Amino acid sequence: MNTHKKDLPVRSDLRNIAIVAHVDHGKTTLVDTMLQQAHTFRANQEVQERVMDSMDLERERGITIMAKNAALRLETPDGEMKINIIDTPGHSDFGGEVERVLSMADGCLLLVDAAEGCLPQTRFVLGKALEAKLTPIIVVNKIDRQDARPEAVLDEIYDLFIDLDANEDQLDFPVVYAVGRDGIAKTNLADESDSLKPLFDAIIENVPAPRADVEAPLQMMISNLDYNDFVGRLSIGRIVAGRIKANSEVALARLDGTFKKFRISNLFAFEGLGRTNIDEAGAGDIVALSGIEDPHIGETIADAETPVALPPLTVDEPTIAMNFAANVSPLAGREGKYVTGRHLRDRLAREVLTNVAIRVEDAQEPDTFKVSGRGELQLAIIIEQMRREGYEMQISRPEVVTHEENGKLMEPVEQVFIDVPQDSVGVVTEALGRRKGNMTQMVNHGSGRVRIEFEIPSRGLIGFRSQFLTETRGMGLLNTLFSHYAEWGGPIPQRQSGALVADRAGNATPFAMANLQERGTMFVEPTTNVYEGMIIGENARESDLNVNIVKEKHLTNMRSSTADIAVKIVPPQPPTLERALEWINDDELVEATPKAIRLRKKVLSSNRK
Ligand SMILES: Nc1nc2c(ncn2[C@@H]2O[C@H](COP(=O)(O)OP(=O)(O)OP(=O)(O)O)[C@@H](O)[C@H]2O)c(=O)[nH]1
Ligand SMILES: [Mg+2]
Repeated sequence: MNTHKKDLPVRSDLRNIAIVAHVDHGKTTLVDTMLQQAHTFRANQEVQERVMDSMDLERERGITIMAKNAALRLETPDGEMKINIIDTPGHSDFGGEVERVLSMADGCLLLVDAAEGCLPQTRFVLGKALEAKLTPIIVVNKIDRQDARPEAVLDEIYDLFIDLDANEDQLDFPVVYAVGRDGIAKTNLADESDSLKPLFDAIIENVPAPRADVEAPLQMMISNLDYNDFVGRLSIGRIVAGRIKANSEVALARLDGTFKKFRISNLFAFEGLGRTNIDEAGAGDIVALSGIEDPHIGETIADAETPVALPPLTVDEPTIAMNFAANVSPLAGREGKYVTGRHLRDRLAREVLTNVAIRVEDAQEPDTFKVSGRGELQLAIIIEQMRREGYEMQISRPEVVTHEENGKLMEPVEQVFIDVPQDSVGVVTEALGRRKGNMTQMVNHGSGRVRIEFEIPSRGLIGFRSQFLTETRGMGLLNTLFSHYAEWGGPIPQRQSGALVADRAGNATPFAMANLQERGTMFVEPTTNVYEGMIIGENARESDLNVNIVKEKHLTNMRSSTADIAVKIVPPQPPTLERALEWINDDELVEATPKAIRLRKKVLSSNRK
């Protein structure tokens, strides 16, 4: 199809771009100011920051999780032009989101933070964009930062293009310097500017207008899904060929090769942050439509009479898996609405529809499902969403996804990029060495900070993040990128500490806690309801220890009330979901409910062995 592209008619009034970058380099903020300057918001409309990050979890965490569409209109000398924009997540766990939405675009804005420079996910997304033959525009962003070094960062970008085998054309990329947050862009660092006009101009000039055959039979790949209370499930994608009309009949090419006819009910175009009803759209347009029952990402919406499926979408394979099981702890069912294996199965089946980067299989145990994804954060976000919807579940320790090749067991290996203060180099190198990390590069900028690269089995990284933060006193930066599969690297040492385990049910008392706290770190607050086998803290020693955390003080002396014991309790440190997941061992579980994150032994009885 690409070979004939040059002869096709051009949609000169349209541009489709994706915004890609490493996490936090300013994509969503730039989309905000682009939309503002294109007058997409109504006057006086109160505008939140990062409006595109519309999910609760996105706003709370300040990161983008799902790719989303928006559109703006610009006045040009040749008339009005529409620009469809796809904002993508930068965190590597959500790389699957980026891969699949790139097919909707012809060009991309590659944002690079003017101080941080090229980071692992810059490399990943640029690689995917070049593979997808998108025309890149480089945006060196956040040039207002005190530590900005835009020229040096531009050099890094050239090196990265060369490293990724970019061709001559691709190397000839336009560069824009920006303060996305303030809505300022310029072509030369020395220019004066108070708007994003230079960026808009660069998009119009450089990103190719879609070339597509509007007269051919309809073909549209479903690249994203959404839901609307009024019209139900929405299929989102770019029309590759032909036209699509509201109320018309189409054929859906399922992934298994079968076809099924549907009638499209509503057809929408993107406009600003929302969608508007339209009657018809043609090849090159990005649209959302309702009427397809049970749509899946990667399926083709095709001509009803002569349906032809588009080549299937491929995304990188998952590298990490956890078992999700129905919660059967003694406290099960008290806090959640959905507790059974059946509930979990249905919910996970729905997740797979919108989340192409995850897989769900039945595990060997009953009511247990093996969920595989790109990283711990991706899976933790799913658990967090499910908790908020009222689900309870218990989750096993994350493990890497392995496979066999020529009779050998293969495991995923990651590249780790760290940036640490000079005095942490020793501890960090030693810690990664113990986890089978190999140093591949070390650069000392002479600034007091050192950049080091390692190759390490993904397994070795489980639980490393929090240790890293502690050992660099929060001053270290850590980034990872899936590299390749390699032969199983042998055992990697596990957690050095044991668990403090409640030996009976009851409520934690301040008196008992005051006596136990010298043994390690407490995970629960006084009065917390505990059960036998529940982990209530981390033992400073290597072995597990059964403890009585519900013991009451026999009040022999009235003056010694529980109140003055409570004062002596060190504040407990209940682990967050992510910390809990990476902390547990194979014989332990995380119990997640809408109200609580608990840790427990798999076998609850105190005389486990
Ligand atoms: N100094 C400075 N900070 C900026 C600029 N643009 C964005 N930021 C800040 O950078 C942080 C990240 O911004 P986001 O827009 O959420 O970044 P993102 O690339 O969308 O992040 P992900 O979607 O999670 O990958 C926020 O704290 C912004 O306020 C800028 O031009 N200058
Ligand atoms: Mg974002």
